[in-house]
Amino acid sequence: MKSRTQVAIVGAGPAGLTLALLLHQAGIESIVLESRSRSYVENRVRAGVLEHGTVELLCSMGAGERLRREGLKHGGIALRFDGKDHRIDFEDLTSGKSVTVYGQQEVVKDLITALSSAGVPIAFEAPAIALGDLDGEHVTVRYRDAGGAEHTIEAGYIAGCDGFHGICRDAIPPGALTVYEHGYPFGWLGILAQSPPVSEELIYTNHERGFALVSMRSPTITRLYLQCPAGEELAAWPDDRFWTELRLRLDSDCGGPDVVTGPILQKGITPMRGFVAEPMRHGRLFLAGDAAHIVPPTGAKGMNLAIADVRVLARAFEAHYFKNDSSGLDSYSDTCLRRVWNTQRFSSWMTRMLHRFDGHAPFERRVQLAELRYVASSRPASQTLAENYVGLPFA
Ligand code: RFL
Ligand code: PHB
Repeated sequence: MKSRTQVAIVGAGPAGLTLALLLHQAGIESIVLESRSRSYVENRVRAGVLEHGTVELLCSMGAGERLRREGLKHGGIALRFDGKDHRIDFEDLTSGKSVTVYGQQEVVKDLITALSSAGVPIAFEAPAIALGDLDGEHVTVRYRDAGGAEHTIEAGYIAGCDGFHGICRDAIPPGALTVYEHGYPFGWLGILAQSPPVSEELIYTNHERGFALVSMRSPTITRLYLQCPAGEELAAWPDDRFWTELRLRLDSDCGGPDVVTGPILQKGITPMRGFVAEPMRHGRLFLAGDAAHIVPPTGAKGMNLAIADVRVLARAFEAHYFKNDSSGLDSYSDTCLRRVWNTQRFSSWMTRMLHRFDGHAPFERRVQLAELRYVASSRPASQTLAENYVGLPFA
């Protein structure tokens, strides 16, 4: 069966869903294809920190009611090193801005609810399997439905929002894409546990034994991460080992409450990498979010960057369809890449400042500690961290 739409969106993550809602509100029709089931995408535990501008955007789209009610507003974070906490006060350093801790899967649920009540079609368990005629007038997306039947959508444009492992980026001829990549010799072991958060604010810890991050999802659910070697197996981390190592790295002598253990609800390992594919457009295909770039999670930026891309893309489609002005589509890649590279810079800086590098000579370790002390004690340096963390203004 063949159907037609203005924009075919591949992927129902934060990028694809936000784009679908922005397009709907602008009066542009779209269809979203998602390879996984609704309950899978609504329960996938991932990011948790929303930039100031991301919160404003979701609220302005009418998808922020629960976020305003249940999201935890954070006016700062702590950097823990030298045996104590050093607070970075965002509100003071950025004229009142903050971030909001709210699970990515909650954002996804809110967007799906908003799209469903607006009648925007989302096909779950419907993987896109091939893209066609990217340089032609009407591009096509072939997909398989939950029953195994194949269908083709003819579209004015395709938005490739299908994440790092999707098919859209690979549909671009290799010679047309340049990939920039940086791997780190470690990953993050993350858990979600039913226990009260260790602290009211996030703590980013640089410890001799490795990085640790204390975050949360609610007053009764904590989200915790430990740096682990690249390629580590989950089996190497039984629950007891996780809690013991966390306590050692948090160095409870620093003061503040001790870690309260509880049932671990989810455990996973995330590799750390920086990745950018340029340009983010090929013909009538536009890549957005993780399909085009990955940042290491230390700056809490991946989801925010995905949403920033589609904000630019939605405006460009609106100008194209209603003002016959395609300049936004033509400059989409350049506009997004400026933010992408700044975010790579910030995420890589945070990663280098906070992790243990096995190859570090004592000299480099001392420079790392000097950097942390400088960031914590100099107002301009803390301000640099704060303004990037809460998110720079949109393009
Ligand atoms: P997603 O969320 O990966 O969504 C892509 C969707 O596409 C679907 N898909 C397909 N659908 C149809 N046909 C196909 N052929 C398809 N192939 C794939 C997938 O099933 C999926 O539903 O990409 P998107 O929308 O670009 O969003 C990006 C974010 O998910 C990602 O950047 C963040 O999760 C990164 N991240 C963080 N970002 C933040 O902003 N703040 C954070 O605090 C933060 N912490 C994190 C993170 C990511 C983590 N992990 C697990 C990678 C912490 C962790 C541990
Ligand atoms: C999270 O709460 O999942 C989280 C917080 C901060 C980060 C990354 C992830 O930098």
